[in-house]
Amino acid sequence: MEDRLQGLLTEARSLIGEATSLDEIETLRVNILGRKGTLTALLKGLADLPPEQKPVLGKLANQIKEQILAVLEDARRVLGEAEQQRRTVEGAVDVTLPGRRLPAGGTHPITRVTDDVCAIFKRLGFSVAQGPEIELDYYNFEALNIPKDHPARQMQDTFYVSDDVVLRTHTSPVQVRVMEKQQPPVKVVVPGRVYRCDSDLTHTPMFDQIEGLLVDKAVTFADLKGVLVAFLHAFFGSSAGVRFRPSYFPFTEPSAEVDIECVMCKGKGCRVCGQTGWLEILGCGMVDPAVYKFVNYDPEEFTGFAFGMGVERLAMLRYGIDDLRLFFANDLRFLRQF
Ligand code: 2NM
Repeated sequence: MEDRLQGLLTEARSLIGEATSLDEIETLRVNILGRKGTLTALLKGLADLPPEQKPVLGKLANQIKEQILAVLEDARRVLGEAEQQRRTVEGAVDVTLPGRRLPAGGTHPITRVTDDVCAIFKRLGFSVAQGPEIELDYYNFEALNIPKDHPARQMQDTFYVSDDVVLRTHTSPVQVRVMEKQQPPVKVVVPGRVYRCDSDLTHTPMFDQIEGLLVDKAVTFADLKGVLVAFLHAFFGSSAGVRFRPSYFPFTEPSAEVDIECVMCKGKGCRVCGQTGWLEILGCGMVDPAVYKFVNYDPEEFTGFAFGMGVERLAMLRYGIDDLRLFFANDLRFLRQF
């Protein structure tokens, strides 16, 4: 019995010494010390021994069990550390590798043109103002001298939110708000989104506008022409021809529309300019004294001019884009070109 116990210890030591994983250690523990294990079987045999041998061999069996447990524990610790080490190495992050590059965004062509136009007017001494896209009827129409029966008021042009609230149809209401807050001199440009109930190949229900306003003492139509020609030459190049045609707006008198020589054909006549050689690019005029009454400006003391233009049209001419819908499709093949 003693030899068998010693033999078991020797065998256990060698088996545990050869184990290469925690799983194998556990299997060995079960095979030796488990309910059907080799040592457990020997311990059961103690019951059949003569009584005088039982205490000696029982003690020895317990010592051997303790020794096997200690060897198992040692092996478990050593293999555990090794496995931990292996996992650390396998899962290690190489902090010297280059990072993953995020896809770079870009500036939408409409935003670029808006920024460029504002930058030109800033150089001319204008500041930039913004205002709400959901606007009171009062600021969008009433204070701009657009009477209740004016065609621009009709439901087909204006998105009504309620009886007296609209989606602004131009950025002029912002100019009214600026004048309401501050006496002249005023020199602002106002970029922003505007809304008209209109949708076909050349019109979208939302588009982008830039308007401007300059009010001071002794401002004349010559000032208007000087500023707008300077702007158009800065934007389209100083060789572009510019012409003023008389026009009508309820909020300016006199009013004009401004054309530039066609950028596609240089004035010779083509499909883009409808064979005229000219492109309509903005509307403008001297602010009507009726508007000054609404904002408490003295029309005897101050005069001024205002203008407005569509950003999509500017962008189409600058980049040679022939389809307005490209600006709103968010097609990366289009947008990545800017
Ligand atoms: C245009 C054309 C002409 C304009 C007028 C005003 C204001 F507020 F001063 F009365 N703001 N914008 C104006 C004048 C806008 O856009 C084609």
